[in-house]
Amino acid sequence: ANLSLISKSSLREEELPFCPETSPYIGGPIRVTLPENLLLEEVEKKNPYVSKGGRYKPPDCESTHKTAVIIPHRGREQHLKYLLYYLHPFLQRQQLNYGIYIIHQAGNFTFNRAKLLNVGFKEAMKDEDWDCLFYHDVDLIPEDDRNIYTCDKFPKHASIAMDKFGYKLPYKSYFGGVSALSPEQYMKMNGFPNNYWGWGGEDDDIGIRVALSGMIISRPSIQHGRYKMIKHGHDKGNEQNPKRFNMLTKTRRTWRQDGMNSLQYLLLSKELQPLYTNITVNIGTDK
Ligand code: UDH
Repeated sequence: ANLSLISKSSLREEELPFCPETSPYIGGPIRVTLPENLLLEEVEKKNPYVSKGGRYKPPDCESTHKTAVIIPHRGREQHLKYLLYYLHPFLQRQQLNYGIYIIHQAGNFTFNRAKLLNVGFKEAMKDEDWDCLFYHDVDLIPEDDRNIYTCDKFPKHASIAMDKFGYKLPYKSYFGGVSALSPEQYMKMNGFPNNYWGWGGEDDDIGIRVALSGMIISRPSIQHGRYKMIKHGHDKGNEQNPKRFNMLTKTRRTWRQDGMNSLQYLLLSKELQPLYTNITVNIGTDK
C-alpha cells in the first residue's frame, strides 16, 4: 500500500493533462511601453512561477512545446530588462515549457552575433532536449502574443514586421532580428556562420544557408509578427563589417565548413539567475 502511495505522488507531474492546442490566455496585440525606473527585482516579483535560470512550465497542464530563447548580449542591460519584462509573461500566456539564455560575449573584441548564437545552441542543448530554439535580439519586443514561440516545419523568421521598418519586411530574404529553428533544422544547415565580426551580413548569410541546405523560410502572418525595437545608437565594438558583401558571395562555398562543425569557444561561466541563464563566453577575435 505504501509503495503505491509513493509512486502516485511521484507520478503527479506526469498526470497533468496536456495543455490545449491553443492557449486560452492568448490576448492578441500588446501595447508596449518602456516604464522608466523599472527594476529587475520588480520583473522577478511579477514572475513568481519562473524558476532559477529563467525556466518555466505551466503549473496546470503539461506543455507540448519546449522552447529555449537565445539572446546574444553585451552591454545592453537596459534592453534586457525590458525584454524580460515582456517576454516572460508572453511565453507564459502561450503555455510553453521554456528557458531563457543570455549569451554574453566577454571582453572588448569585436562583437559576433551569429557565433554567440551557435554557442547558445550548444550550451542550451546540454541542459535540455529543446524542440525549438528562438534566436532573439535583445532590443526587439513582440507586440502580439498570437506570434507563437514554437517551431514550424521550416526555419521561421518571426520578426517580419518591425516598427523601424514600418511594420513591413525591409526586403524579401530578410532573416534578422528574431528567428526560430528546431535542432534538426539548425544542424541541417550547420548552424550559423562563425566568421562575421562586427555589424551586418550574418543574418543574410543565415538566410542563404536555409536555402542552400534545401529548406525554405517560414513566417508568421504580418499581423502577428510585429515587434517594437528599443531605440539605440551604434555600439562600441560592433562597427560595420566591411567584408560582409564579399563574404556573402561565398556562402555557397563556406557553409559546410564554417558553422557548428567548426565552432570553438571558451566557456567562462554559467550562472542561473532568477530570470535567465547567463552564459559568459570568450569567442576569440577576428584573425
Ligand atoms: N548586441 C549586443 N551588444 C552589442 C551589439 C549587439 O548585445 O554591442 C546584440 C543585441 O542582442 C542586438 C543584436 O546583437 O539586438 C543585434 O545588434 P544591433 O541591435 O546593433 O543591430 P541593429 O540592426 O542595430 O538592431 C543597428 C544599429 C542601429 C543604429 C541606429 C542609429 N539610429
